[in-house]
Amino acid sequence: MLIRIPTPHAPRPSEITPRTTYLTRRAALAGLGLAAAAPQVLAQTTPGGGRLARLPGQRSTAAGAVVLDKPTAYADATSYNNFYEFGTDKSDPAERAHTLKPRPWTVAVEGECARPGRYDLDTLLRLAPMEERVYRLRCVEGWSMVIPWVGYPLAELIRKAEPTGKARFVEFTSLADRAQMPGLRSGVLDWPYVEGLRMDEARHPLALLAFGMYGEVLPNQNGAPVRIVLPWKYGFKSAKSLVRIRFVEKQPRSSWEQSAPQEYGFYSNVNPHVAHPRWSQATERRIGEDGLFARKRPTLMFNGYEAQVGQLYAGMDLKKHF
Ligand SMILES: Nc1nc2c(c(=O)[nH]1)N[C@H]1C(S)=C(S)[C@@H](COP(=O)(O)O)O[C@H]1N2
Ligand SMILES: [Mo]
Repeated sequence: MLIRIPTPHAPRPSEITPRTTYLTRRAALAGLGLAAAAPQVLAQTTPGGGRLARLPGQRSTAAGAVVLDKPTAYADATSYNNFYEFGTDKSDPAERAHTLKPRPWTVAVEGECARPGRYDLDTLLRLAPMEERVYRLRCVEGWSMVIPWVGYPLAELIRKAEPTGKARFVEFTSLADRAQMPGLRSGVLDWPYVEGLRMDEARHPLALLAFGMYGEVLPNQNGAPVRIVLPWKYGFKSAKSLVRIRFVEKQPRSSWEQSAPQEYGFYSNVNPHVAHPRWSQATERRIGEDGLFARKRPTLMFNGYEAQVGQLYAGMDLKKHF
């Protein structure tokens, strides 16, 4: 089943304009003395690369949705990546992800829900208003970035799917296509890449379904055309290039848990008090600040989102549920 839900507020595919069109239009507006009429979101957005289609979003007003840290340069956020489907070196995704075809694209929504279906990308783009959210993202390896994402809460899609009372977890699956992803030939992980969340985590207002960053659609290496972003968890929980979202009764087994259960737990909340078995998690290196004299930053509980998400884990032993 192909679901089409037109809504008036979200961008039509035709509104996701190529950069050149947008620049020309802007110049035309300026020439008419109408520059002030250009949407405010454009002025707020940190510059992107200028080569991909525009995808603007209204600055989010949700609690914790916009951190004040300086956003990472677009060039850094798009050249230092983890996307093992394209190789394990940080530079592999930027060099090799051009073979990924982000259109046409569909995401299967299935499992314990009243309205399962296959959502095509254009339907997903129109499902809810696009917001811009500036999140810290911290990798379990000890580096972090600050990225202005464009998307809407995952809760919006969950609401449309109408999960049943049996749905206790959500499982996310990334694309696994050897023709598009050269890294699948290696056995570093069991493909496809799978991640999961408890239902209340998935419904948390900060859990984002992202389609863009820096006011443009996602570059392939950052998980085009649609990914999850969970700012309070280690980066690997934020699965890229999603093809399936499944509501399940039992806790999903993530690819990282599968590969090294003693190192990567299901929760994977950013926690400076729980060291990785092979290194401390107390500090982090902010990409772009890594000169010879750059100071390390202290890692914050729940990556600095404790006020917003701490309640989800009240009463849990976070050393056991790491
Ligand atoms: N499908 C898939 N999703 C993935 C990964 C991956 O290898 N494959 N790497 C994860 C890790 S380890 C991190 S730190 C983030 C990095 O996201 P970014 O490259 O957009 O900064 O993506 C996560 N999502
Ligand atoms: Mo990571």
